[in-house]
Amino acid sequence: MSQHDLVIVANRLPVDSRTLPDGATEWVTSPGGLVTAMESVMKGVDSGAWVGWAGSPGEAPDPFEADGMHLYPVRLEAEDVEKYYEGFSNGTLWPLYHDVIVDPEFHRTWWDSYVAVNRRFAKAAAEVASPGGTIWVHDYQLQLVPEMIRSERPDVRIGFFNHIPFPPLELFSQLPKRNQVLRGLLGADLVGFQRESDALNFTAAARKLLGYQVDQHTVTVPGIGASEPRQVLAKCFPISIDAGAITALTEDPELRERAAQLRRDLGDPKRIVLGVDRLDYTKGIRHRLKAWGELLNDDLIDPSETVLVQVATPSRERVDAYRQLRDEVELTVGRINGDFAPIGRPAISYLHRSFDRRDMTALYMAADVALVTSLRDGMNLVAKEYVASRPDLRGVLVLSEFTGAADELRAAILVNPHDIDDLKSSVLRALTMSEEEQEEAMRSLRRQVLDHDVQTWAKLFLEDLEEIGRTAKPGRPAIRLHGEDAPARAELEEALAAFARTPRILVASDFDGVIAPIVADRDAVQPDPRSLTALRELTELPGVNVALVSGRALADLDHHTRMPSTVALIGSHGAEVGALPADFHADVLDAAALTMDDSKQSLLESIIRRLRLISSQYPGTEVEIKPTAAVLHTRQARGRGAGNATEAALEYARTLPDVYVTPGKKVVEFSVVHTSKGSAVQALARAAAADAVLYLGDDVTDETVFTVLDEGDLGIKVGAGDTAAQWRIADTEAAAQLLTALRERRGQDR
Ligand code: GDG
Repeated sequence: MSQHDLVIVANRLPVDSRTLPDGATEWVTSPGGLVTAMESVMKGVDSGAWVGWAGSPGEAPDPFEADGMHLYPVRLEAEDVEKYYEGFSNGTLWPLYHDVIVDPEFHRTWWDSYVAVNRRFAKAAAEVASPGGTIWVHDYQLQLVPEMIRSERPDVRIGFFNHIPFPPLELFSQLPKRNQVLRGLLGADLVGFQRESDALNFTAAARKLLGYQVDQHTVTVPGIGASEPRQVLAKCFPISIDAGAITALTEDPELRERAAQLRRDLGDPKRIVLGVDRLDYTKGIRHRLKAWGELLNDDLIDPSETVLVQVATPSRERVDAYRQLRDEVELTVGRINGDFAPIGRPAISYLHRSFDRRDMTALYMAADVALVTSLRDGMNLVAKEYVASRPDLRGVLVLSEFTGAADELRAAILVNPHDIDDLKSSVLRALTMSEEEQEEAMRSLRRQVLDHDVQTWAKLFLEDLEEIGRTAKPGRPAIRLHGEDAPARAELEEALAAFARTPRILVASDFDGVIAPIVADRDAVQPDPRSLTALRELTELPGVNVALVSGRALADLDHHTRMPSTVALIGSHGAEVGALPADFHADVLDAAALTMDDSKQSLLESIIRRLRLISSQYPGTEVEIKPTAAVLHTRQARGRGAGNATEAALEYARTLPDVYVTPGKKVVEFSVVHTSKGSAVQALARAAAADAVLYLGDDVTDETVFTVLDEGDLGIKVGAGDTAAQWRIADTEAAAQLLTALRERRGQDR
């Protein structure tokens, strides 16, 4: 798979499929503002990619190229569409983030699907970003993606932009799983919003709900345990439109003619008032129709002179609230037309369908007034598009105060759409505004829109993101193997043969998942006798030292392996070192870091108390106590208990600056001494005076070893998952074969 310097992640890919007469599929880029903006920034990078859903449920098409962009489709099953997209995204988040205009619904299965789909997007993005590259995640459907990417790819820069409002704390607090959502977003380096108030709502939530420190626009995310804190910048970047493209369209004589024709088609009214919206309850279409109906009823508008054209683009039609809205809007339009339309032409020309960009611009060019009455809107691009379509400096924009655009387009007639009287008088004012007044207002609006187009928006966002990347510390070394990739078997055989010929070697291995298959009951673990035999026999060969390095307590490891004293045993991720065999230089091991003192002991006791309290709330979890650490095990927890208990433990971990916290597979370990398997293996290699090290591991804690190995060493990951190891084998069976083969080779070579 290729690697890309800039990866855009959005719910939808910027393409629609078209079936050709021969049944083949053709992809056509959908010309939205975001696509245009991204096209312009992608021109500046060597290689750009876009990760998103292709729009139909089921199997995703293979990656393909369109208009110079590399597109990576993400699979969504019909059930994902129902739960992640229509459910949590549009039934929970959308209404909650838009001031609860309709009641948000919440279902735990929707959340589960949201997490699973976000993980799929994160994985797809992490796989295609080049080392040190940039990933830009878009919108509320993917709020968990930044943190998920960060945990896999700490080397990349991550930006997030929220296209919709971020709600005030009182509303956001209603969201079940609100902390997970916040932490997901805080995985980014830069979180962008439409308005300053959205950015402030977000930082207030981080402060109040997570207790994080906030300084103006910067949130400090404490490291887990003793890992470094990170700074996240939360700022507003008001989105815009491709003003240049719209200007070019307005200069097209054919389009001018189309605008004139539209007026004729409507019966040559004196005034055309235009509304263009997705058919969404946030857009205030009902309020607009109510005001229009009253104006007609009060005889303040003459339907033979003034017509309202309402484009209502179909949207989310499988979500109940949207079906209901459509019924209501169509009933109201029908009533108004029935009551007031002159014979042969409508009072309201209602268009429930999509138009192409040219028709849309012709409509803007023909409209004397544009009505934007959203009850809440992140930005509202229609307002900006209308302004960009009026180089003639004619036309009046009536704009809701509750749009992001209202922060910038101050020369519009600003209106509170909830106040129907205000709405009515604003419409009348717009209809009677003099040409001079129109020109003055439009000139000011146009300056704003033309100077701040979508290309500038994208450039500013990426510049800020890059700036953060420059000042941030470099992350962990890049992952070498992704998912299930593995170099060819023959290459591993060759490397193993070279290793076997090295004069002094250290053969070290993790226990669970490598020597013994993982089992639910940790005490019932059954090591593979072939692996134990190979390790034991290796110690009998000259120039070979062997060590088992485990997260288990030393005594526990000893009990389950019963190795001879020639094998070094390291427990508790390096914090417990067993008696070293005679041929190790024990004096070079740094024992100071392992010493417990009174303050560490009392810290450990308080951790144990807290973890026991957490464990008591989640049946099936348990707390293990080690000499220098306490561990929460969640493998046997029921239902969502494992996730929730881990969540609670990690939340607690953030309050402990001097504790080394290691989340693993269904475990979280809190250690009061600073050790890791990596530093333990390095110390052992020194003590054994080894020329090369072979290490086998399967868990995240083994990554601390893989990242410190040198060129001549062999880091071997057992099983799937991203890893810094250079090699991969499938399972404990393959590990037994590999150790046996090594023993045989070393035996033959000597
Ligand atoms: C979200 C936020 C934020 C509509 N019908 C047709 C059509 N459109 C185009 C418009 C405009 C876009 O769709 C709608 O953008 P809005 O900004 O008005 O609203 P949302 O769809 O809700 O977008 C919003 C935006 O994201 C960007 O960040 O501004 O606040 O809610 O461009 O022209 N385009 C065509 N045919 C149609 O029938 N071609």
